[in-house]
Amino acid sequence: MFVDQIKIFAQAGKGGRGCVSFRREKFVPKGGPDGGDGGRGGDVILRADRHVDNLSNLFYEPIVKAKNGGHGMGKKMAGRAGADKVVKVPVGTMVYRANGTHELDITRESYESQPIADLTHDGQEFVLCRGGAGGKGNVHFKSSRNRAPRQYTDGEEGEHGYFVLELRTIADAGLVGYPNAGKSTLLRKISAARPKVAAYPFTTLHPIVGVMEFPGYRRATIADIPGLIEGAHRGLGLGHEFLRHITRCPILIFVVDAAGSEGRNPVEDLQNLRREIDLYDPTLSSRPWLVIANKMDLPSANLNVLRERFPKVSILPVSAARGEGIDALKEILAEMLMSDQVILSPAIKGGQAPNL
Ligand SMILES: Nc1nc2c(ncn2[C@@H]2O[C@H](COP(=O)(O)OP(=O)(O)OP(=O)(O)O)[C@@H](O)[C@H]2O)c(=O)[nH]1
Ligand SMILES: [Mg+2]
Repeated sequence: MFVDQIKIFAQAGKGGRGCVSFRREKFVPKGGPDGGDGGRGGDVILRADRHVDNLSNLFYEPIVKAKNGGHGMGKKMAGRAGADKVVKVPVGTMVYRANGTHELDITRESYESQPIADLTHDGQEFVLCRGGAGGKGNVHFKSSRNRAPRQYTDGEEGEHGYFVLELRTIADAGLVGYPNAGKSTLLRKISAARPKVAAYPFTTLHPIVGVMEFPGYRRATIADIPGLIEGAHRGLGLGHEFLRHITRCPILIFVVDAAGSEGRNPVEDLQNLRREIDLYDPTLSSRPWLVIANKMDLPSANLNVLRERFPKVSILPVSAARGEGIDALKEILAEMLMSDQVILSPAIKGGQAPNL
C-alpha cells in the first residue's frame, strides 16, 4: 500500500514525578530529605530515511506515543528518562499542524497554513513533540526552616497534537501526461526503475522515482506520476492531488501521445495538461519544461502540428517502446539541469533544507 498523506496524533512522554524520601541509616536517624527527581519524558521524533518510500507505517500506527519518564526515587536517585519514539518517514515529507479535532477527513484548507517542518534529506530529524521535564524531588525543598520537606513537583505533560504528514516526492524532473501516454514505458527505458506498464489508463497509481545516468557519472532523478486528464482539478480521473509530487521538480517533462492513438489530439492534450497544472499550482506552469512526442513509431504520429503550435518549446520525437530518441532526451535534460534557471532540489545538491 502506498500512503502519501496521513493525519496522526502524537504524544510525547510525561516527565516522572519527583520523590519524597528521607535518608535513614544506622547512626544517621534523621538524615534529611533524599528524594530524587523524575526522569524526562521521551520525545516523538520524525526521521527522514531514504529506505522508506511512503507513509504506510503510520497508516497502521496513527497514534504515536513516546514513553513517560520514571519517577524519582530515594537516595537522590533520578527516575530514568522515557525512551524517545523515532518514526521513520520518507525523504520529502512535509509536516503540518492540524486542528485539534478527531475527524478523519483531511481538508487541505485546514492545515495548509501551518507547515512546521520539511524533511528533505536523508537522516534529517525533527522533534514533533517534546517530552515533559521531570518533577523535582524533596531534596530541592529543604531550607533552614524546613528540614523535613514533603514537597515535590509532578512531571510536566509531554507535548501532543494532531499533525498531517504529506509526502512530496523529490526529483529533478517530473513526467506529466495523459494516461497511456507512455510515461512509465519511458521511465523504464531511461532508468533502472520498473514501474508497471499496461495498455489501460491509470496503470500508475503512485509516484515512482527513477535515476537516470549521464556520461561522466552525473545523474538525475525522474518521477513518474499517475496520468492526468482534463477536468482533474474537478476530481476527474484520479483528480490532481498527486500533482503535489511534482511541486518539487524543477523541470517538467510533458509526455504526449503524438500519434493520437486513442483518438485524442496531441495539441489539445498538451494544452489541457498545461491548464490542469496551472489550476493546481500557478508556479508549476512557469517552470522550465519540455515535451516528449511519444509513440513516433506509429504511422499516424505527427510532430509538426505540435511544433507549429508550441514553437518555443523543445519537442523531442521519441518512441519509448522502441527506445528511440532517448539519447537526445538525455542530452537536453543534462543541459537544462546545468542551466542557472533550474534550482535543484536540496536533496540532490546535498545542501541543508530550510526548516520552516
Ligand atoms: N506504439 C507505442 N506504444 C507505446 C509507446 N510507449 C508506450 N506505449 C504503450 O502505451 C501503453 C501505455 O503505456 P504506459 O507506459 O503504461 O503509459 P503511462 O503513461 O504510464 O500510463 P498511466 O500509468 O496509466 O498513466 C502501453 O501499452 C505501452 O506499451 C511507444 O512509444 N509506441
Ligand atoms: Mg504509468
